[in-house]
Amino acid sequence: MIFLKLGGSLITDKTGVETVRPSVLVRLAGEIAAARAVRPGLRLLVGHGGGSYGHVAAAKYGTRLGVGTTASSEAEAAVQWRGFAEVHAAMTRLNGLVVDALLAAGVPAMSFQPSALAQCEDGRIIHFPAESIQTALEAGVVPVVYGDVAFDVVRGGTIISTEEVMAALAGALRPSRLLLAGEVAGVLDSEGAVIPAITQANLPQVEAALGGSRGTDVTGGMASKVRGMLALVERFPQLQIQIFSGLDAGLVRRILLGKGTAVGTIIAYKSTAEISASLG
Ligand code: IP8
Repeated sequence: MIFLKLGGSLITDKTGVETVRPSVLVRLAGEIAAARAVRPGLRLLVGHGGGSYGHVAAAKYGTRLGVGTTASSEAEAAVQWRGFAEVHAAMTRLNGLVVDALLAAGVPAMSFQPSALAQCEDGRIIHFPAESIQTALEAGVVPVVYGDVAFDVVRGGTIISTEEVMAALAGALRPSRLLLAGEVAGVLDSEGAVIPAITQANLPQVEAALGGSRGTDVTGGMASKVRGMLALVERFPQLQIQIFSGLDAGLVRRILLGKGTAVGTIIAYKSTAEISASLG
């Protein structure tokens, strides 16, 4: 079982407003189709970020921090809920383009709306039913999820990132690999070189070098992503996470097929060196 996120920065131009990168999207859909053709038994869940769709609207309305609950008047609350609906609508526009590109490439992709499934408490997903996604996977369908708005018992409403949706699904679907294809070659150090591996052991050293995100990103850019992913491998020590560039033509296909495993940044519970050391 593989989870593959197509980063919002990869499939859209994050410095614009609702600007997709059509040629990148078409190529990536083709690579996913090509990998499935080689490995028909591949169980795959695709997710995609918000890029210049969700993040722009979410930043305008402050949706991640709360909806209705952070307003000082009923009129302001109504504007925030209108914003909540707009953020979701922007994400469904991008999601439609992603699903259409996958279908056109021959991938039986089907959208699962995270805001209709997730229940949150103070910004954290506390419930996310996976049964219908599981059934889709058993039927050979490729479920597509995305960063979305979500109802929240404390904040009223909030934003959940694709990684948070994938983390919520990891318990039920038990992926062995979570692949994050973005527009950069991996997690970069202060000199701009790719950090090949991140574990809890070297987190303090790499943390200083972790920057923000290009363009608008309400869910926090690379630093928060790395911390969230490390928390996930703590919960699921068998899971391996790989962050790499989807702009590198052919890499998504190769990595899906288990090649190119040393490319980009690997986030794991323990590094290969630590595993061999503990084995003596
Ligand atoms: O790009 C956030 O998802 P992400 C999506 O995966 C929204 O962080 C709605 C801003």
